[in-house]
Amino acid sequence: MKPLLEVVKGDITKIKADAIVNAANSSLLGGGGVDGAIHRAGGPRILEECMEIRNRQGKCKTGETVVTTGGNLSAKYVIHTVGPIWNNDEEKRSQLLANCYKNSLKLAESLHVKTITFPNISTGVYRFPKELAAKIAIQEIKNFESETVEKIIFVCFDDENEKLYKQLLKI
Ligand code: AR6
Repeated sequence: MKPLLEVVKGDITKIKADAIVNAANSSLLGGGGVDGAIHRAGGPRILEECMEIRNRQGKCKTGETVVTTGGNLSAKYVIHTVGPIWNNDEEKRSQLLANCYKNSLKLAESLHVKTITFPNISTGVYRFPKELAAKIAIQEIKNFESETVEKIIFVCFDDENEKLYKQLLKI
């Protein structure tokens, strides 16, 4: 089936879903932005699990994913993915951002997730151009066929991203 798509403006930690995607960094040890918000709201358990993963398999590469529980969040899982830091190699950066969405969805599917929320990965500190990032995110999600995922929510924190997603999705 093709999952339902929604665009919501707000704080991703406040929106109910089975899995929340986190825009992490390769250290997996937390940071600012949405990563900071998820660790703050989810409590120390998430960081402990990230550290266990680090000890087991090392850093997380750009475009790849790891999963922890949601700690104190209502979500069962946090899927941590590492977005690319923007530079002039548009083709390579775009491919890496597409991998974030693709790999997060694949992992969600394997966890039998029904609803999943995505932040606008890489469009904060990592400075990926917002319109290009939105086009890539939407493209990957439209390519995705699922047995378990029923709903995908793009959670936009700023007006510009909300407007872009609504325009591109015509909703
Ligand atoms: N809910 C939803 N979206 C949010 C929230 C929130 N609570 N807070 C920020 N955003 P960023 P990146 C939006 O910088 O660019 C971290 O330090 C924000 O407006 O969080 O992928 C990591 O540890 C923007 O649109 O992530 C990494 O070091 C989007 O989330 C680095 O930042 C992503 O912004 C990753 O950079």
